[in-house]
Amino acid sequence: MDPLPVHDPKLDFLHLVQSLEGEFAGKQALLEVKGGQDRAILVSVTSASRTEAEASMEELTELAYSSGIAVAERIIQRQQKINPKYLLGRGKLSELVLRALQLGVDLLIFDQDLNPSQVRSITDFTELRVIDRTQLILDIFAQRAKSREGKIQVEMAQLKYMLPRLVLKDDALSRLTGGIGGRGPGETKLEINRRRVRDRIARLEKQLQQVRKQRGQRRGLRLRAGLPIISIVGYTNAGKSTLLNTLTHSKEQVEDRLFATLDPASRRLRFPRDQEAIITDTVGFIRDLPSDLKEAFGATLEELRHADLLLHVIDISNPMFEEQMKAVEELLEELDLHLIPMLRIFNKVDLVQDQGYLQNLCKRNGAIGVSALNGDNLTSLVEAMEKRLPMVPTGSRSHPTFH
Ligand SMILES: Nc1nc2c(ncn2[C@@H]2O[C@H](COP(=O)(O)OP(=O)(O)OP(=O)(O)O)[C@@H](O)[C@H]2O)c(=O)[nH]1
Ligand SMILES: [Mg+2]
Repeated sequence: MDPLPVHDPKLDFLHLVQSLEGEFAGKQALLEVKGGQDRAILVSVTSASRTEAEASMEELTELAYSSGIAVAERIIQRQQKINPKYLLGRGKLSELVLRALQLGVDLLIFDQDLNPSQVRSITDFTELRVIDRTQLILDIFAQRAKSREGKIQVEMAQLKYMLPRLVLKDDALSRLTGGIGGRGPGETKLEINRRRVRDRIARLEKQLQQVRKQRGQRRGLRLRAGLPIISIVGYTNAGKSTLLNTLTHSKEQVEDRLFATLDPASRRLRFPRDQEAIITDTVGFIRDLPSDLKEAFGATLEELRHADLLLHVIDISNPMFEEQMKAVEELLEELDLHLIPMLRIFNKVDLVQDQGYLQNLCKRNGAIGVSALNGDNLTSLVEAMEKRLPMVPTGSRSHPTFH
């Protein structure tokens, strides 16, 4: 539009605004996905073996499902040399765009972590939304966090993930806020955004410290009650919450989804011989846990430090159980928790047909086979737990205030 005289604009603003909104609405409708659910193509570009790539893809599918995304197609591309810009070759990427159009997909999820410039190149080339495994996990955590602490931790992890990625979103728009009073000296929109994000992270950190102090006090009460603490750890979806429920007759949320539990719960557990303990559920582990999340949830896992016994729950019906077991125990070691006595529990034995094979596995791994769901063999588990706990002579402890 040409410049207009201020005192006599001769312009029907209402009409202008309405027609613009009409145009926006028209564009929007084209982008909307039917049913309101995201549909995605999962992509893995890797030099790993076929079995590894497929197992990883299987887990990515589970993650997508847990986040409420419909998976339209899965593509595994195995290649020795990976294109640094797009991961896939340009030709393959064009095919992918076509496929996305055919399937009505507007989202690509990569199993590999993408750096900011890769996200940008692929988004520009395909005009599809592009996210990676880390973002997907962050998204699930964001959907599921319920406690104040959980929410703060997730938001912090998301902001930290976003921060380096803001750099590249700086375009012509960065100068929009220019002009007197509109900004600090020489500050662009991008810098303002980054500063805001950093400020927000700092504020969240303070809040988090506060929440933790309160929780520390609660834990203090518990410890003063003199009860030993048993912590349930294990890969996500292994059946940790189910075990807690069955052992303590409670009703924690159990779901066939990854990361059903984000907010750890504690319960009292009474042993047959008048021994009592506190038993706590924890956030599930996953292999290659995004580092921002590891940091964010480090403090939650930090609580494990106070445990007298770790129950490591392993889903024996999962074909990848050995890798999962290893991933969990490596993370425990990384957190310096490997010195706490640990009991391996092979859960979901009801799904295993071959009893001989099962017994062999248990023996080889020093594990107890149970079914948290139908209670199989829980008595021997309780006995084993009791044996490994420090005995608290009755009468020497004050009345527990925790419930
Ligand atoms: N068949 C069978 N299924 C089980 C058993 N234990 C748990 N499950 C199922 O496994 C799924 C996951 O159980 P959860 O207790 O939510 O697992 P979790 O380890 O707490 O998982 P997250 O909180 O997501 O990390 C649910 O669908 C349970 O019903 C078992 O012994 N046998
Ligand atoms: Mg759980």
